[in-house]
Amino acid sequence: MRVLLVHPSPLMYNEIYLRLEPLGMERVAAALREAKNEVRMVDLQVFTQRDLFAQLEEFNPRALGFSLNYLANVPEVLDLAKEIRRRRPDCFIFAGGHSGSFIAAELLAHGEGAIDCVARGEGEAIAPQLLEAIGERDLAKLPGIVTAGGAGPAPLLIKDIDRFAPARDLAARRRKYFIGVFDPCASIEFTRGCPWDCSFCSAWTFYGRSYRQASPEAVARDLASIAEPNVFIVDDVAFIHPEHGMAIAREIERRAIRKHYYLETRADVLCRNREVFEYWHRLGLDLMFMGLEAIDEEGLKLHRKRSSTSINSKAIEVAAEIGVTLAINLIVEPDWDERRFEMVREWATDVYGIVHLTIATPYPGTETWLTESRRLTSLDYRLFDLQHAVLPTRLPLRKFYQELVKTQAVLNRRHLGWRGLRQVSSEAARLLLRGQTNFIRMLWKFNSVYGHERQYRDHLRPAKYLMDPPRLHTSSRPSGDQLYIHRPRPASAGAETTRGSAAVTRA
Ligand code: B12
Ligand code: SF4
Repeated sequence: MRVLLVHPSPLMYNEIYLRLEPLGMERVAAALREAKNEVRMVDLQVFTQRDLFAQLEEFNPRALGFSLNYLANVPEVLDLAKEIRRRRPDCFIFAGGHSGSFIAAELLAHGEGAIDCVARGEGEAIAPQLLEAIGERDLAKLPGIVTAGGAGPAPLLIKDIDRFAPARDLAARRRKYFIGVFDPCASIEFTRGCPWDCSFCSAWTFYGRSYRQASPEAVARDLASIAEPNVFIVDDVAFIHPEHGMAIAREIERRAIRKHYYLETRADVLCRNREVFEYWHRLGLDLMFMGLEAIDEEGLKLHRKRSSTSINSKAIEVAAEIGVTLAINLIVEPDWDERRFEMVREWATDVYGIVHLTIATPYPGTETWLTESRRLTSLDYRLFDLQHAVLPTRLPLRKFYQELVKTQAVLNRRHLGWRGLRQVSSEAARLLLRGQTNFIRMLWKFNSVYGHERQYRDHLRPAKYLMDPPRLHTSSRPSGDQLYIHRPRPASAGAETTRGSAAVTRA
């Protein structure tokens, strides 16, 4: 069957800092190909809607699947689905992905018949089964499938995450994927899932708190097939198990693969497994992102980060000692006033690394969605990108954005704009010589993309689609049943999980 997979456009955040290959969609594409489907992909991060409609004409797919990882992309996907339904009434249209999984029924309702079904959870197993079943009366008997007629059983985790190597060849214009000076940059997955349970995050609720590891051989094989010199490791928390990180490193060394790496991890994991990060630094680990989220104990407790300010400070020291460039995320609370923003600016001025700010946002799949959404000031999907305030702010909203943008600009001044360009001039020149212009363009974009007026005005746009707030609010901790997409399996039922799914030591 001819299948077209579509990834929506970049969000505001991506316009400035990065734009990465749609790895999840590439994995689903690989599974569909293995089941003898003819697959093409259009990534609207690097192609236009006109390109998509041209593919629709030329390829004439029997089925079209949207990858919907981000809530802010929902209106775009709904409008596209309706337009595609108008142009190709016989094409079977489905959606999957992280955010799509949490709001399946809502998507179908907004789609008004344009979306035939939503596939919740991991797509590798279900997508081929779904396509095979097109035309059958009751698709909702399949695990994870939701149609207007009802929902099937809970989705199943794939047994082995090595199984479907990403169909990278289907991602055209690969040179457009970059993150900062990692230009161009590919993505790779070493592990899937997260065993922690932070209250603001949906990474753990999606996978039912499971955690699976790819085999070092499969990772090295995948890496060896990547042409790009830079690689973004998409794991939620890299190197939780030191022996896994070491085994991959040894396999990479054995094959003499040389790349630059970017990864994301936790402060406690970095402190505990320092030797793995040191080893990886020697292999090319240059950039590391760490979600500290708060600079005080109260904030860490609020987010259930299960870390402490002393561990966070230690981790910053460790990163500096190892010599890896560090990016730190902090969550901005809506009740911050000028004094609080000033405190963060002061804290960040002396800290080792680049500080990045996201705004506390309850969204479907997180605990805060069930505990905080009563207070939402907007139900416009487009504002749920962690760069907009959707809870009441203590400062008037315009002033809040002024403070936010001022703070981010102060924190970025070492890295962006003319001053930044001088500092990175040799890197920029090297990239220009190679014809890679993503990073250079990014240096100029900060002021045009990230502005308090723009953020404020985004709230005034009429919203065509509104989110469904949860019917069940709770002031206490919600149960797993209210949150999970994939249901956790007892350890004895290991058939559906793979290596490393056993309990992971927590801080
Ligand atoms: C890597 C990553 C990124 C990369 C983007 C990679 C990309 N091009 O998609 C970067 C760093 C750019 C990024 C940025 C952001 N991210 Co992000 N990101 C992740 C992360 C850690 C892993 C995603 C991944 O690649 N996983 C590996 C692949 C294999 O899995 P997958 O993509 O989920 O795909 C599987 C399924 O979803 C499904 N599937 C996917 N597509 C399709 C399509 C069909 C048809 C089907 C059937 C199935 C299907 O099958 C796939 C295989 O099993 C997730 C957390 C997580 N664990 O999911 C957060 C996550 C998705 N990000 C999140 C957020 C908040 C952001 C930001 C908004 C943060 C910010 N403002 O600072 C930005 C904005 C991104 C944007 N689009 O502009 C949230 C989602 C929030 C939401 N509900 O909208 C997540 C869940 C993290 C969290 N802490 O809660 N992110
Ligand atoms: S450790 Fe990171 S990925 Fe895991 S639940 Fe917390 S924020 Fe989410």
